[in-house]
Amino acid sequence: MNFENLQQTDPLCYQLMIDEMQRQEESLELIPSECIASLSTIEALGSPLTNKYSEGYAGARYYGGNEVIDEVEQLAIERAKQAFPWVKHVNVQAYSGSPANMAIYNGLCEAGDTILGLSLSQWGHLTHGHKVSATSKFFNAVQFGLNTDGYIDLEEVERLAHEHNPKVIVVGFTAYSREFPFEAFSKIAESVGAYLMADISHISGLVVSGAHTSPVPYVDVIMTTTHKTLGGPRWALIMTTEKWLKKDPEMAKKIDKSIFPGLQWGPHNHQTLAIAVALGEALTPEFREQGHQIVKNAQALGKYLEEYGFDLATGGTDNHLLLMSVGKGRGGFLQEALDMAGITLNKNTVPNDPGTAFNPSGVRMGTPIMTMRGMREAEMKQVAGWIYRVSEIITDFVYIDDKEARKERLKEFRAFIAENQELKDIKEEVKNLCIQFPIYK
Ligand code: DSN
Repeated sequence: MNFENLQQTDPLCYQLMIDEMQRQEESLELIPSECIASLSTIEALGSPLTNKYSEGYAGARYYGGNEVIDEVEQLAIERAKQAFPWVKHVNVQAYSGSPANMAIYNGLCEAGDTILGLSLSQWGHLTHGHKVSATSKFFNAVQFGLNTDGYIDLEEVERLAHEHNPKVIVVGFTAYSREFPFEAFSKIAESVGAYLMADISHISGLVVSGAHTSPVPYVDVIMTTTHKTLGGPRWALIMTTEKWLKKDPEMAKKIDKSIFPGLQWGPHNHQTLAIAVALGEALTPEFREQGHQIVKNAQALGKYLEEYGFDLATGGTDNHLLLMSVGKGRGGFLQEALDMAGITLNKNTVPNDPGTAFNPSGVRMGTPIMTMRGMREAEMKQVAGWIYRVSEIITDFVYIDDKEARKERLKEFRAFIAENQELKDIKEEVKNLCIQFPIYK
């Protein structure tokens, strides 16, 4: 990649960018919501299309000079329809996943209407109605959870739907390692006359690949970010299905109006171009193969972790991610120790978590980036081995209930992992593997 202008005009920003690129190249990224955008996508993102204002939609813009931008937007829409067959209408202007979810509620609901979604602590998303999110300030948010086995509690969903009569039910998760139960949600939504919205941000690349059931036949509206398993730029798509249009032919227009002029003005045209590029890539046989491999790698990683005695939520995975219990309140310890060894994942609550939201008892990890780098089942065995070794190094550090004592212990822990030689050795081993699988060849 050539960044010679930036290097000359702003060496400080250039160096920060190089440092981050080096960090990405030399470490293992296991955060399941991240991906590698292709060089072509990055070139589109860095294009002068960022210079143009284009409020409105193709053929109906407020400013002139948008004839090329109209073509770009139409191309992104057409490619989205090819990637998600039978979707009837696509909006490619939402600034990312959170604004897109807000736009859907804003388009479908009046202020104060009820939305029903999975609670954040049980692997939902802030924008599915969490109490600190604007989605619960403007709408009456009701939250469901998981059953004791870590699966979606469909009986609770049904009970809450009948009790609260929601306008929108959200089927979407950020840490659920099993198939999203679209059909079961569809039956519940129909029984109470609610709109069913699928937030498939985590799994959309798997859906396009055929490695996960498509929500299209079951739901009314689909939101996906484009920067997770879909492998594109940071952005979002809102897609409406035939089912929805049968209910209300005006609904697609309501979503468009909710985005513009309801919540946003100018679309970011360089992002729209980058989405078109990424969706073009998603239509290739290689992308399809990659989606299936992401799942195979996650299942292999799960199997090797279980062989080391780790406890996986629901006992495994159907998709790209794994959730693993590591002892009361110890998720953060493992996250930080792995960071020292060049392996990045995130602490996460687990089913029936004995810890707290800030000190959860598990970690979440996934295989999209490792797979996009070309790693396969053999490398998953190595990764499981490193996770095991790191967890063994920190066995003396456990959660302490007393807040002050906990703070002191955390300081000791951080000093310990900063100096530990075995973590440094593992970091070197991780780096040696990573450089065999460069992100940008
Ligand atoms: N931050 C995303 C995730 O990690 O799942 C959700 O927006």
